[in-house]
Amino acid sequence: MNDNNALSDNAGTKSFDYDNILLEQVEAGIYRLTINRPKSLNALNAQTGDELYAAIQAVGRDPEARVLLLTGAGEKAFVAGADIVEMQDFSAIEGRAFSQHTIRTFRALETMNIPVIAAVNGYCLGGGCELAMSCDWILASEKAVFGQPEVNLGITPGFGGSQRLGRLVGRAMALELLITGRQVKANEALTIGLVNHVYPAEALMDEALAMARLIAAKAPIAVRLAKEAVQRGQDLDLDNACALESQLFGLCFSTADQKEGMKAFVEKRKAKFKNC
Ligand code: CO8
Repeated sequence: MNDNNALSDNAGTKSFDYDNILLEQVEAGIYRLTINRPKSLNALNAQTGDELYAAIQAVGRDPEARVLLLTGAGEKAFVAGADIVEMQDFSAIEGRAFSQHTIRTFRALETMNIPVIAAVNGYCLGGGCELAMSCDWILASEKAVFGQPEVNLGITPGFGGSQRLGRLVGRAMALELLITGRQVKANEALTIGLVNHVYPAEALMDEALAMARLIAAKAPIAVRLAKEAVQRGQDLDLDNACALESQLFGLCFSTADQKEGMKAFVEKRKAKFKNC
């Protein structure tokens, strides 16, 4: 694994050299990260977690990055959870360390300064659902299945699921899913607010790329600050959260893109944003 070793093909797609994930720059500003262990339904083992962290850092270092898409290899799974084979003989200390390490990685993903969108193409269970919930929002294929089945294995969620699920779907539904281990299909996930959109399986990646292009065309600093306002504001009281919004809103007026965006509106033309 070498995250500094970017490879380019003739079409200009840039890819990076990892064992268990694929990281590609598919278009200007648009990165796609694929968890790539299809024989294990993309289960997250420690090495995959380390590579995921390295990839997040690699994308984060690119000032031209605008959006990150996250998906799973193959047609069956996004991620079917943490790797049960690797975890089965953990001691308590090893279990805690794996949890803490992965929580740090998922938090790094969640707090990236660009939008991160999960394109969930199949089973999205346990640690997979926790990974998807660490993204800014989730797009699902009709084949997607979500759940936190840890109670079937004698454990609780360990990658933030007991905290993020309730924030997304509300306390009572989160408790039901965590305590019964019941799995929900894509349309129910849409109804309960876990996913934003459901698409036919064959259309999922095209729809995700279309959404990424839409985002990449917006004013990049405004996009970053809007994400920051939601991320940092969600756990503040309303007065402090609105004060944060005012600060970030004011900051926008220091950018050339704000001047360009408003001038373009007045002149009835498309804005040309420069990320400054
Ligand atoms: N870990 C390791 N291997 C897996 C996993 C997994 N989570 N999921 C599937 N696989 C493997 C299977 O063992 C199988 O391997 P092999 O071909 O060598 O036998 C291969 O993937 C294909 O799987 P199946 O044959 O089972 O495929 P099916 O279509 O019959 O079933 C299911 C698909 C329903 C998704 C089924 O594989 C399944 O139930 N998987 C486990 C789902 C699960 O329980 N996930 C939660 C795991 S625990 C977790 O994520 C907690 C996170 C926090 C951890 C805290 C750290 C301390």
